[in-house]
Amino acid sequence: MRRLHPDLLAALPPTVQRPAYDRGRLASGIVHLGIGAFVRAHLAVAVERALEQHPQDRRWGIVGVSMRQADTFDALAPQAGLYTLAVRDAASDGTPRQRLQVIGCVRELLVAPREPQAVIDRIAAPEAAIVSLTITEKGYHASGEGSAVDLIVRGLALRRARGLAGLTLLSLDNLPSNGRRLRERVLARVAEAGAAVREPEGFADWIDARCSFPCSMVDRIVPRTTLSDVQAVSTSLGAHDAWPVLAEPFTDWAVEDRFVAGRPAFDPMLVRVVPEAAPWEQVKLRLVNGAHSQIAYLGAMARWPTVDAAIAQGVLAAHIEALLRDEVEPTLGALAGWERNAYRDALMQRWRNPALAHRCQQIAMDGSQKIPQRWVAPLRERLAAGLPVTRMALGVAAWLHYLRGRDEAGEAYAIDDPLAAALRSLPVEGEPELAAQALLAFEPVFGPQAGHPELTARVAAHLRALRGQGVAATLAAMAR
Ligand code: CS2
Repeated sequence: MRRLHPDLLAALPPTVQRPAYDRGRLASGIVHLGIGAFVRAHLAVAVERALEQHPQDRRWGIVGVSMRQADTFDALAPQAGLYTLAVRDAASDGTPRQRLQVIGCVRELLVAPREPQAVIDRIAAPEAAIVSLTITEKGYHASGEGSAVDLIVRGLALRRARGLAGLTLLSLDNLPSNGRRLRERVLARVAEAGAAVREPEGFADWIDARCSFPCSMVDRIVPRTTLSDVQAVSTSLGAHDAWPVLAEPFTDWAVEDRFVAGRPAFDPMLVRVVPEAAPWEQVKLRLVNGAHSQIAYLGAMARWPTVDAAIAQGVLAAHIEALLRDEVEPTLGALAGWERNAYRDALMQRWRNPALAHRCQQIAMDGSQKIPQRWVAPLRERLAAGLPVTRMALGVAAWLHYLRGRDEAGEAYAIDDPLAAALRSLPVEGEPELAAQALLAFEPVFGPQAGHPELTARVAAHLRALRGQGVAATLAAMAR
């Protein structure tokens, strides 16, 4: 089978959507740090649509930068940046179906550790207008040489030295106030690396005056591509695509319109430009991601391997729906355009998608980085208001149970988390009260306040049930 390549585009099956604009004439207006599956199924798709709708505006090609490995480069460079998006769901009778689209807007690939100067040069190029990021939650802790934040600072310093305009720095990670967080990291790096920058004088002010850091909420479920997905997509395409990406049909992006150097003319069907993204981030992080993490830990322990397999368990679906409705939604204020019942129903439907095979273990990774914004703030708010947290506490107990490193059938798995060593040194298999206390006192996740006694008792009771009866029976008992 021939490799996916621009020369082959015309020969693809007619059902495959493909770039309808002149790829060869795109400039590199966007430099994206962290060119993983997520951004290829989200930002790139929105940019692709804009290029199709406004083919005369050729500014918005993407330079895709891998922050660690060369795997994306190795897959996509021989394809001249082309790759396939497979949008998957099922027909009403349950038959899985997919729609294929070859995306063309990624026009160059770089591997940061291999050629950091090339990344800096792309950021400092006159045509660059947006530097976007998907570096995951843990990426915002790293600021050393070669980190995303460091490359940005060096790129901006070069822009300034060349007398170029500032640009938009756009975080697409699942963090509250992601733009503000990025700005803080960038300015902290400037302070730290001051001496390394040629003209440190006034640099921070230059950044603040010339650059912008819009916040945004991004939402699309993108499971990791497996080898069998590669084969299935390649077969349907009639060409070998070394790394297609998969996604659900749903896609949402609420972004603040603070692009100092222009932006693609996004289709309002795909992108909502909002004055303030924070309320949307909160809705999304607490509902979509918060419940997702619960499904992941409960599912991984019960050996329900994927989200759809887990949510097909009536007891879990009932718990998750009640968690959203009774405990999480009341922590969220009214928001124009957000209708809670419809949002919840749609969410339950998204999780039932049988064609995604989104693995619980994938979502379970990096818990220490995800849980603070997903669970801790709403937990604290409810506790402070004296409201029950029974269902939220089950999530904490499930994570604690998960940290023992083996599921209900005794099968072992690794804890994939930057704080794994510290977490594993907690007495996770000790007396439930002690285990709960120790976890809730784990500052990097739960903050400096010691665990609330009510929460500790709840978590301990759930943990005892999870250990004694297992996930399914614990959920069944909660339904009574
Ligand atoms: C998931 C998210 O892996 C995870 O932690 O909760 O990646 C989730 O699928 C997306 O945020 C959905 O928009």
